[in-house]
Amino acid sequence: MLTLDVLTIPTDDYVGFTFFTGYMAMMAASVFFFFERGRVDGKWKTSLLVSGLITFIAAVHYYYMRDYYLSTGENPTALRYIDWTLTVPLMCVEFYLLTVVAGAKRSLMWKLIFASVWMLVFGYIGEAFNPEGGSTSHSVTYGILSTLGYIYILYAAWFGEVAQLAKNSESEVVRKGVKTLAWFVLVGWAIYPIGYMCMPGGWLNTAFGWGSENVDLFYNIADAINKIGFGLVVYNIAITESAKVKAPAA
Ligand SMILES: *C/C=C(C)/C=C/C=C(C)/C=C/C1=C(C)CCCC1(C)C
Repeated sequence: MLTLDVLTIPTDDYVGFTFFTGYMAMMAASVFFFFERGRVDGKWKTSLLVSGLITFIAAVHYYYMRDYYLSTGENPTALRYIDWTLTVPLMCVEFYLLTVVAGAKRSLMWKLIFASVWMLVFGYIGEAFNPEGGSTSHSVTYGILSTLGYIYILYAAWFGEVAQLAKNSESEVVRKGVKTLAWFVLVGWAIYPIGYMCMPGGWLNTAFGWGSENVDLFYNIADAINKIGFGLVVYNIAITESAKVKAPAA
């Protein structure tokens, strides 16, 4: 007899829903960025390529995370962090590419990448090595260590090198765009620690009983906002600046 293994999403599985919509949204965004790349001026093509790579890498991971979640009911922690280890440093590259015209040095890119990897390594230890049943001290210790990396990027985007370089940029579009990306880092990225605190032993888990399935709910929502939103901001800068090249102001 032929048996078919079909993964079904229970109608009340809202986390499963976000895995599916997340997957499709990342895929659609990738197609969009790759196609639009052809419409922007040469110096913006790398930025759009990177935007598309970020959502494409995420789409592939969502494809696997979705199935992992549906068949085990558990958080796909390893896949999640593999995805982030590739995509978050690429977002740091985006910051660099936007400020390079204003004189950014290669070392700025490496500092941001180092901070992001720091943030993710400690976040991974916090989640993957959380003792059975959950430990508050474990989750808090690694949560704080991870947050140091986050604060470094936040500082760079708002007051540090990235902010200074953007301020010196001749282009109003670049100045505003970098400011918008800084808002993404402040508000959009802050959703991740909320998800982290839902794991067993995490503050929101112990204080409000928010179950560990909510880890993925927050991560999926945050990923859609940050990866696609971030890419769209870069796209907007690229397309606006390209129009200026085509039609130089009289
Ligand atoms: C596309 C994926 C992105 C932008 C992921 C960003 C992830 C973070 C900003 C994670 C931050 C964390 C903390 C600040 C503390 C707790 C552990 C983390 C890793 C969830």
